[in-house]
Amino acid sequence: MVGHVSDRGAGTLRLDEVHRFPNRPVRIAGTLHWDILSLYGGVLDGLRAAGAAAGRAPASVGVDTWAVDYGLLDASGALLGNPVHYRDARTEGEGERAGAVLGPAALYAATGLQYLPFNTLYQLTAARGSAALDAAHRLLLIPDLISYWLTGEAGTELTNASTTQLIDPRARDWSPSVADALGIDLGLFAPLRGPGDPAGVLLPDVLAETGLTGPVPVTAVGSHDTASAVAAVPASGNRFAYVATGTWSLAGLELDAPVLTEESRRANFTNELGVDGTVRYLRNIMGLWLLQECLRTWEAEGAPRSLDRLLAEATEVPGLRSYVDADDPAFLPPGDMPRRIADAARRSGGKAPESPAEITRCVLDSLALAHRRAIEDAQRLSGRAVDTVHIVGGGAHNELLCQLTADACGLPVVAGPAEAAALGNVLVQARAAGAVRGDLSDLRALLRATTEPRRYEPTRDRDARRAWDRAAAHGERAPI
Ligand code: LRH
Repeated sequence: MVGHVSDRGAGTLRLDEVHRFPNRPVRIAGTLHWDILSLYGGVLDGLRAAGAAAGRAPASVGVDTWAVDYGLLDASGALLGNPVHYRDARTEGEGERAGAVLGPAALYAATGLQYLPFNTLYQLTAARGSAALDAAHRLLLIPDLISYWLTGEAGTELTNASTTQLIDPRARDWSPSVADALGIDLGLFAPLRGPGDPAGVLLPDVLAETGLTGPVPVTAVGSHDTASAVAAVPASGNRFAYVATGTWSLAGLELDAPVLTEESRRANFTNELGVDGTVRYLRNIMGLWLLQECLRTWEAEGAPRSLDRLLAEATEVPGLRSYVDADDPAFLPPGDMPRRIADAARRSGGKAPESPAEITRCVLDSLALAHRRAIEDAQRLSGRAVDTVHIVGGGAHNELLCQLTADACGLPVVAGPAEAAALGNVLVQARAAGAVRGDLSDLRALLRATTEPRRYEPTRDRDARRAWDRAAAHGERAPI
């Protein structure tokens, strides 16, 4: 994405997509990996396309990706194997083992992180004793690894570091007590840096590969995609909730300080660190992954479906006939999602969805319900009330999901921008480069002036509202 950003005059904020490449995980000998060299090749192709489109090198480059995963480097800086995918099963049982050492309550009080089986902490305890970890001199989270290859400089960006479960969210620094208790060497991590900090310049071989003319600075951004996406929520004031939708739905509130209560832990809320000293208080919901995996299964079965057609058909399916718990970690691994959804719907007492349109409707109803539950819980646990729900990310294009979320929550939904992560990324770079000034609320004002979100009003139909209330009460999850 090439961003054009300025706060002069009426303000400019534009993204041009110059290159897109697939991200296809690969299973080797039973372990699911990221194809990191192919992804890095895509980054180089993108930089080349960016230079060609703009006719000059960009003023700055910033990298954000998904959270928690990492690559290991040896003493010479060489990569020790392909990074393992967080959806791999290697962390099974690690949460319980860590909990037995430290106690789940102490772990939460120290790190504020929700239990997700794939937190970096559990990946590291699972990898203990492996040849790669034994040989490792450095651990770089995925965006930091890409930045390292681009610049030769190693750092650990704070927003993404906060998803490792090794950061104290009050101090916004490492938690040596957690690392020591679980035998994790914090010396593996490069020094912390924050969004807006300089992260080096493109190396001569990168310039040669991409045809760019240096120097081209690289700037640390909210390198966790969700940190960048939430920075680009076009809200004014603080009475808003957000749902960052894509493969995941990340639903919650932006706060000034973490909530570390035992009640919050039992509701499985996380305190991830955001841009400009903020805290993302949210819950991970399986998100559109549920539908993406269904589409993959139908295609593999030789009956591919068009998403647009499915969504149109799902709009005609009666709502809330069946739903599943869209927070359930059982949906985490890939594979045969239509059957798993139908089984889960049957188990929760509903009519099992059968046709692809019914399954699609079941997924979207279930996501809307999970969005409502997360937003209600976040308000209760933090004491902050909201009057609007912002949906950003790819799901902002999904009209049915946006309307169902408004109906489920009984609140207006403001949908867009879909490319929030890229916008948050370029805004932080632009501010570091002096092209825009101000705090997060100024960046959001520029977003409001330059993007056109779509508004969805909640249904006024009493029966429909009651149906959502009943479904929300029925689907209540036991605390963890
Ligand atoms: C979304 C995301 C999310 C994490 C998950 C691993 O892309 O970064 O915030 O929990 O991926």
